[in-house]
Amino acid sequence: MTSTSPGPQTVLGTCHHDCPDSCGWVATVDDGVAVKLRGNPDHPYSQGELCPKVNRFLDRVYSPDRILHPLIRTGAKGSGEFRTATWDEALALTADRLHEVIDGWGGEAVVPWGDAGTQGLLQMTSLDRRFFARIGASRQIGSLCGATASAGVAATLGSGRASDPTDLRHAKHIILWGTNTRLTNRHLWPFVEEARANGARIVVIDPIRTITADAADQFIQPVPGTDAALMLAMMHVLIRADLVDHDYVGRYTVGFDDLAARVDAWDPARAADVTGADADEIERLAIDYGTIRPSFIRTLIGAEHHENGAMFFRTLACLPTLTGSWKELGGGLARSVGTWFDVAVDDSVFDEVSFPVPERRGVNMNHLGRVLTDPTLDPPVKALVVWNGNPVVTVPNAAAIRRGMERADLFTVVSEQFLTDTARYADVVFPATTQLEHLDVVPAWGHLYLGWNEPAIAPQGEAVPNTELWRRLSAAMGYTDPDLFEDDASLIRRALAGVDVEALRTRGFHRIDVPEPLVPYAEGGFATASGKAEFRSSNGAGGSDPLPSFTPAHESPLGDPALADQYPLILLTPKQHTRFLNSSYTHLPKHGPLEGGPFVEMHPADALARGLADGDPAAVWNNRARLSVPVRISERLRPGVVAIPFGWWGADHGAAATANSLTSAADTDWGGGVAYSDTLVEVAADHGHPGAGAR
Ligand SMILES: Nc1nc2c(c(=O)[nH]1)N[C@H]1C(S)=C(S)[C@@H](COP(=O)(O)OP(=O)(O)OC[C@H]3O[C@@H](n4cnc5c(=O)[nH]c(N)nc54)[C@H](O)[C@@H]3O)O[C@H]1N2
Ligand SMILES: Nc1nc2c(c(=O)[nH]1)N[C@H]1C(S)=C(S)[C@@H](COP(=O)(O)OP(=O)(O)OC[C@H]3O[C@@H](n4cnc5c(=O)[nH]c(N)nc54)[C@H](O)[C@@H]3O)O[C@H]1N2
Ligand code: SF4
Ligand SMILES: [Mo]
Repeated sequence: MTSTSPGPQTVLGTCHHDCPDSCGWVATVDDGVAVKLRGNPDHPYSQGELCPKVNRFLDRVYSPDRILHPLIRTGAKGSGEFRTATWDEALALTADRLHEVIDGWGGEAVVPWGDAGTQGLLQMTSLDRRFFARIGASRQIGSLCGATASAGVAATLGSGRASDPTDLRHAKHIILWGTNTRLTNRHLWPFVEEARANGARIVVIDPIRTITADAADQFIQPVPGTDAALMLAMMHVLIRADLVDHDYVGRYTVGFDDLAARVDAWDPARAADVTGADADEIERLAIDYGTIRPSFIRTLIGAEHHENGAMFFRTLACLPTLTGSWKELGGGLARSVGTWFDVAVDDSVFDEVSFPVPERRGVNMNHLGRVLTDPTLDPPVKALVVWNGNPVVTVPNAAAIRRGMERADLFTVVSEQFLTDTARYADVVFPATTQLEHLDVVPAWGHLYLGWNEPAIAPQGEAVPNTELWRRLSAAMGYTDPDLFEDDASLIRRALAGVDVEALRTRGFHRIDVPEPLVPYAEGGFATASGKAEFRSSNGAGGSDPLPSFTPAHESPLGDPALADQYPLILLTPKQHTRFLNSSYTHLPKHGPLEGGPFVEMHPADALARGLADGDPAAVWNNRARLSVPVRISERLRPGVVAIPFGWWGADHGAAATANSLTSAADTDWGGGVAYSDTLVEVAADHGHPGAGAR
């Protein structure tokens, strides 16, 4: 070993978080220690900036709370009491218990649960697919994020592919529809400002007056879950005012007459009744949208979390189709650009195995609470393996998840960096590396650049990358199939067959090979069977109405007036804090404490009606749970709508602080997502009921 250090070196990487920005970064490493992390100034999209979360990423990497060795549970499930174990012991215990489950109940009694804690190509989902296929485990289905939006857009356009969000800089009219750009997609904001400097008008449509709404020229505040009515009325006005691009519609679409008949009944006054927006406001929005060109619509994920979430996106995609806005640079619609990345990334190589794989049931990740507590499930879930996620905090119906995870007969394995609410219920915890410690490639969903991530430092303690965990587990199980042991470099090479990997590595990023500028559908080319955009859906739009339509959620004032008598307030549980990324960072000293703590935000009129003043302790409840949080009075919400920020851990604030104890686990209309935002609650002064909590 040499003691002469070569001096500080820089290493290129890419942020792995579940965030549309996938920023490029530069780590400075001195003698094996990362001493600085900065945005990569050469990155064409993030341009040298990170964010209030990742500016302190080194605190996360070197946190004294990191899990650095395998842990074996010693206390009750949920108590957080563990002892340190060797890898050999933890692997042997895990393999024994998994074999016991497989022998007793079959492979499907093992259920994988992984999310997007890292979006890296390798560390998000790669060898796990082979490992669980080898076991014959249940397949993970469902989605907490994105699949509903994608399926909705695809019902109109044939696939999820749409515009490059950064092209909104060419627009003269921009609608940020159900997206909180300045918080959740902050590196897109400079492009919005560039458009504004060139005369663009910015409209925000959101049930909450967010920091993005504050910066808009016009703000429209619909009742949550009612936007499709607003869109139908916009199309009513566009057709009445003859702002339709008849040439485009004639050449490249099907079902215009059916659409026109459908929207005929949706004048702005009717939409105003449903949405709570003003009829004149809706009229003006439609006329502006049709006349100020190019007009760009930007949306992301928030609006999918409704029972009619796919229909939101399906209907939204009709707007630029009707006006022919797809033809213009600065027109069209942008959502996740993730679907474009299949031109560069072929992740089907991760499913390639040479051993036989049995038919396996699907188990829906969104239904975790139900799945773990359903006595009729056959086979029952006897082993749960969690990585890249914190479902006790992030999945709806969380009180049921806690009950399920307490089951003595359930064997739970969690791979984590920190002892999250979920990890506290594990029998075995395996330590995971951070993005500074492992190799990966990051496909983005907010821009068109693939990012390289070179490991900058050695793994901390005994932490391993997820791919290494799957290899070690495979070996411990006694499996010998070579597919289970493929190394990271080989996986990358094969999944990126068409990409110059060396160039990507040297530069740190690579624009995927799609036209520049990207103006999709300028001349049709939709991915539907007919090749045309479908106002009338030929695939039944997921089995619902073949035409754009408005259907209120079951759990909403319009959908269930009797329930709304009992629970009259609509609860939103948004991403709210600049220092949080979903449930990540909330426990770190420079993050959670600086954001204060959880609270319920409500309109002064709703507070007054309940005798509540700012800061008062309040109980928020419905038939799923009861939470205790202070009141924050605010005019960001309309009367009848309240909000609790999501992300806080029960371990830090009591189980009664996790918003998802209250949320609905209803499915979205199609696309396999969650209707978190169709939740009804009541709020009252909290007089400290004994035993109050999220149970
Ligand atoms: N700081 C920070 N950034 C993040 C995250 C984070 O936790 N913190 N999370 C990341 C993740 S995982 C994602 S998916 C993205 C999400 O990015 P976005 O989709 O932009 O964010 P959300 O807050 O989920 O939802 C956006 C807005 O939708 C609104 N909304 C809810 N229901 C409706 C509706 O019915 N109609 C309309 N018009 N609007 C509605 C909400 O009020 C919210 O303001 O953000 C990413 N970026
Ligand atoms: N009420 C409500 N619920 C929501 C939402 C909402 O707006 N409101 N948003 C939903 C959305 S859009 C999303 S995307 C989900 C997010 O839900 P999750 O993905 O469950 O949430 P995160 O908090 O991002 O948890 C990621 C975890 O992965 C861990 N991790 C990070 N990198 C690695 C790694 O390399 N290996 C391993 N093993 N672990 C790693 C982190 O330490 C962290 O604890 O939440 C959803 N839930
Ligand atoms: S969390 Fe998002 S904004 Fe922050 S550094 Fe990562 S990609 Fe960029
Ligand atoms: Mo998400």
